[in-house]
Amino acid sequence: MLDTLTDGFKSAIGKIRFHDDEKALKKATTELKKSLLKADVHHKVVKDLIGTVEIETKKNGVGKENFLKALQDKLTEILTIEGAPRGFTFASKPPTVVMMIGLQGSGKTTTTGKLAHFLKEQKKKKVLVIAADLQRLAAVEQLKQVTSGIEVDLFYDEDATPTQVVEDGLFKAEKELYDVVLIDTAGRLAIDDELMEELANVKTAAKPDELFYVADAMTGQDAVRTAQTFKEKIGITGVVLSKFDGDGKGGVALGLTQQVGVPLRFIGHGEKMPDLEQFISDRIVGRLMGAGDVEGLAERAAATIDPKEAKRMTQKIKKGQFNFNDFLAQMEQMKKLGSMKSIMGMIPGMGNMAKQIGDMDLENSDEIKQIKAMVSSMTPKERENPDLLNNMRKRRLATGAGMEVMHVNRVLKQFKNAAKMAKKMSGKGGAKQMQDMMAQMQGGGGMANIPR
Ligand SMILES: Nc1nc2c(ncn2[C@@H]2O[C@H](COP(=O)(O)OP(=O)(O)O)[C@@H](O)[C@H]2O)c(=O)[nH]1
Ligand SMILES: [Mg+2]
Repeated sequence: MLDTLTDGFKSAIGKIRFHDDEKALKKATTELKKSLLKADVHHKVVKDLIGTVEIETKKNGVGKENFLKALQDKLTEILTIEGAPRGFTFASKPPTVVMMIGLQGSGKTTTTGKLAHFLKEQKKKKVLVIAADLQRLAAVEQLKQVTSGIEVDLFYDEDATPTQVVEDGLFKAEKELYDVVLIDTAGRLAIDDELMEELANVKTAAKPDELFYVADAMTGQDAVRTAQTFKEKIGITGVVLSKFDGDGKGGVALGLTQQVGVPLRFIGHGEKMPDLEQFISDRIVGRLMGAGDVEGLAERAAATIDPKEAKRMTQKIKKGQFNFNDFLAQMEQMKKLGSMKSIMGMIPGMGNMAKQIGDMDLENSDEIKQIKAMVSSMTPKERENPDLLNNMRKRRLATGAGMEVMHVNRVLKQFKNAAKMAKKMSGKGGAKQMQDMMAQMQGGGGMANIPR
């Protein structure tokens, strides 16, 4: 994901010393160059980035502040297309029509579902998906499954041509006042004229506001090249990089916007419906510079966490009733949010910690495993009310979980303290305390302060 890139930036930033000279700058840019190339960023993009950062830093005086400023400006420039929309934008007159195109297997159908889910859940829009991939027999069936799982309407007609389906679907969308229409189209294994013609016809029928090219991130620079071809032949307004979870390096995301001349709009990072993130340049720059991305984290949380459940939890915490059942439920929610490292990287000032945490698997850490083993040896009543646990019951738990009684006591005490702390934090002034703590961490971390 973006972690490899973020790490590279962090270590380069760390190489600029406070007593600055050109040697320190050279060291930092060499470091940055190495890690960008290692992350598979295209060499031309790397050359341009390093060149500009060097020139700008020297022009304003070699030093950490000027280096960071130059780096931030250049990153913003290469991730932004002048006049292009920030995030998903809606047509002035609904429905907003989006056509999804790309090679076979690139992730069009999955991404169509993810986008529908995003628009429905986060933007509260009424979404209609049109199945215009009538090439593959199972295509409509796949789309039926995807859309029914997220409770989004699907329009299909297996006996019609792709253009007919689109025309009929759009008619329905206008009549029934849908906000957004997503059109899933057919792909081929390679670019061929027949497909291009079909897509051009569908485009004429759909008059889309947006044409998203879905590219498989795991194909590296090929993703960029095919996007260029689709841009020339059909015209595209944005790129979605799918399977970013499988691309350990992630450098393609950095160069793509400039290389294709069209902004990267979304990143898909998993097979499930919530696994889609908006690619918004200033947020990404913030994350790369170690300043976090609170907005993005909130969005990710909103996409995965059930608001009713979250409210119930908050109430329990406030009343000091947080018990072991709640703990297990919270662990499940956390798991959905993504790896601890990626979460930490999005919290301001926590960037450094993300590195220390590394790939720690919260779910499978020894502590969590032990707590889970312990909880599974508890009766339902004990889970609800840990105060019931007297010495005899503790001995039973210890045997059940294969632990010493001493250890059971320690875990129980830790759990009690954590619940107490959470209660305090959730009370009056709690938010303020949290902010102060964050501010201290940020100040201590010596991170770049990026204005929004
Ligand atoms: N890991 C992962 N798999 C994905 C992602 N997007 C799509 N896939 C998988 O890629 C395969 C092809 O996706 P599909 O949407 O059918 O591609 P299409 O032929 O372009 O419509 C499916 O097995 C998907 O589950 C992603 O972001 N991450
Ligand atoms: Mg498909």
